[in-house]
Amino acid sequence: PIPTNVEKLSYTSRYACQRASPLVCPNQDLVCALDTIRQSRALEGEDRSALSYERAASVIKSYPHKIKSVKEVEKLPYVGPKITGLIEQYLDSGQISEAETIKASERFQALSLFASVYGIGPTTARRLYNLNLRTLDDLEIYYGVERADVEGQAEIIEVEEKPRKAGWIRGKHEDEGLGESWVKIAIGLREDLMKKIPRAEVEEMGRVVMKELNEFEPGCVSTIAGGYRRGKPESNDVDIVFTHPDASKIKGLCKRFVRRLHERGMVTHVMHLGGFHAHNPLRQQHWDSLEKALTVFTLPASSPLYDGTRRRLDLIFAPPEIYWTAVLGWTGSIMFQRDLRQWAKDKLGMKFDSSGITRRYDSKEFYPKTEREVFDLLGLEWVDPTWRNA
Ligand code: TTP
Ligand code: MN
Ligand code: MN
Ligand code: MN
Repeated sequence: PIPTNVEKLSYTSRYACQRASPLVCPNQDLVCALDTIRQSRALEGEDRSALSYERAASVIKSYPHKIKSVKEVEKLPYVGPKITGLIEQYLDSGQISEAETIKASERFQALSLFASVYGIGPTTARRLYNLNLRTLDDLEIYYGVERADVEGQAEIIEVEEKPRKAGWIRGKHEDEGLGESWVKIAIGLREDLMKKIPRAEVEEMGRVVMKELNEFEPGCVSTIAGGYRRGKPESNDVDIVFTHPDASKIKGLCKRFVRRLHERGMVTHVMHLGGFHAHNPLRQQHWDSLEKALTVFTLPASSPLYDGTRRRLDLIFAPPEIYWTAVLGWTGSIMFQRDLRQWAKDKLGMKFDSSGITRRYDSKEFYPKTEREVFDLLGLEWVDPTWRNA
């Protein structure tokens, strides 16, 4: 379905939050080819180049017609001479030769395989490749993965909380942040964690978690955010944002509730627990200061969908006044969120992230009461979640 206000959104905008970006676009193969080049650049540590390809692909994603001639797109933002040349090649031959070469290369295949392990980023992936490792079995031997790593944590690992420092978001070793213990777990669980999660199971996980939470702390509300909310048929993880109308009930709830899920056998591993994080395993993502737990979850045997598969589950707890800001942030996509931040900064002198909206000059905070109010506040047209796949 086309959003009703689609004509007010513009595919010529430099900001992804003003464009309508469907899950699958009329030029999907071209977008995929550009994304292969982006991924290769990112794996090689060429971040600026990767971002250029990512921005170009995102603009093409929101172009609503099947491209017949480069004339149609060469004036679009982030489509420069280099990208125009690649699009021309694609229109002539049905592919981009560099993307084909990349996909066929042993190096790209190994690096992308390694980086698909949670906690392994490009720097580590390249280091492992240089050690002549090529397969996940190679990694299992190299890291010395043992049964115990896979079985689950006996205790929830407490994460020390430190004050949030400016400039930590894009630290040098962000992809190394989680350390080897998490990489071991992720390698041990790779067969489960690499399986995509169908929508029905996302919903079942949401139901089960909500039932537990409301026995634990009645009155909580939640929204399943992430790719699921953007309409993805299958997700890599489940992201749930929670709040409670009584702000005093939210403080510390994340840790207590995760401990409870752990006791009940549903949360088997916790990779991060706390209100902030100094390192970023998911490169280029923005970490907010909300209370959250990044976990491994398994449905209880009583669930009709139970089959023992371990799933990644992110639980985010927001005080009521910033709930909708948190839902908007955690719905993504990453590009959509990045440009919300950029827009707020450039046009309004405001700071936007999942943990709040603040006016820079007087530090005034804003508490929109619905997601639509967040768009209004930022002076943006409403974009339906399913059109935020920028
Ligand atoms: P992801 O779960 O990484 O990605 P996704 O749900 O879009 O896709 P999938 O899980 O299927 O691979 O991130 C969800 C959103 O959460 C993402 O747009 C960025 C946002 N986010 C924050 O706002 N703050 C944070 O600290 C983190 C880690 C993510
Ligand atoms: Mn990774
Ligand atoms: Mn997700
Ligand atoms: Mn997530």
